[in-house]
Amino acid sequence: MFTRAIVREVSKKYEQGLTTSSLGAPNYELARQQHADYIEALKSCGLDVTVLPADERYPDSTFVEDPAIVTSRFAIINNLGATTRKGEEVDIAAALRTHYENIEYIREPGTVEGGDILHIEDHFYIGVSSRTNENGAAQLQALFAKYDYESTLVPVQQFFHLKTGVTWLGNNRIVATGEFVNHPAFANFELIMVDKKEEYATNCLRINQHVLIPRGFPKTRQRILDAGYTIIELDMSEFQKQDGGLTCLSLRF
Ligand code: CIR
Repeated sequence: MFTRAIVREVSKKYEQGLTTSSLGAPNYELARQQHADYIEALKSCGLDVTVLPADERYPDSTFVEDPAIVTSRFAIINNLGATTRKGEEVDIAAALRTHYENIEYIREPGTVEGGDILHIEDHFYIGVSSRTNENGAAQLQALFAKYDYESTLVPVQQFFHLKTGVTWLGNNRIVATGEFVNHPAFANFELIMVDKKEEYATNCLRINQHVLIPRGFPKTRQRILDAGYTIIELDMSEFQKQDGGLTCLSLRF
């Protein structure tokens, strides 16, 4: 059960952020509106939402999931893999200090981004990707072990972050696409498969009794409804253009 979330408003320089997509430049005003709707959705799931002001030094800083990993007992401040994003973690650490006694840090040469960390019950799946390197993953494994959590390394080849290709719905279910469909690391979970054409909808977000999904992906929507979940659909076009999904926009704890 989550009770809190931290989000960060969209920077005016948002369109200067990193992206691999060819969907065109994002519209700042529309991104702000979509972000406001996202905050309302978190509140409607019962969360107390802390909204940090935009950080104009960092175009990608609205994607607050990447600079930290939060659990019920401790938080980890990451060393981001993207050079242009290094430093975003400073304000996030300050915000988390009011909530956590136990705060750990990923140090150079290790890099970790929260989009690569999939938390399922007492287990963490750590994507080793272009953003989370092997040294960072090893530091994380040691930290998780210190707090009695298990962890598994999962190489990420096809996707940007691990959670671009696989997310957790609760009730022993995952949502997966591409290289994570029938992946041995997730063999014990029931699978909701996402078709290649709807790949972006894989990054959905279970919060308490609801599942947030991006609008415009009817097959995936129906599969999640058929599995018995209550959904909230959100317009995410301006975040998709910058490779961001629903999980990326908040830290939940
Ligand atoms: C980046 O490339 O870092 C941002 N444009 C998108 C980050 C998305 N974050 C996430 O998937 N957790």
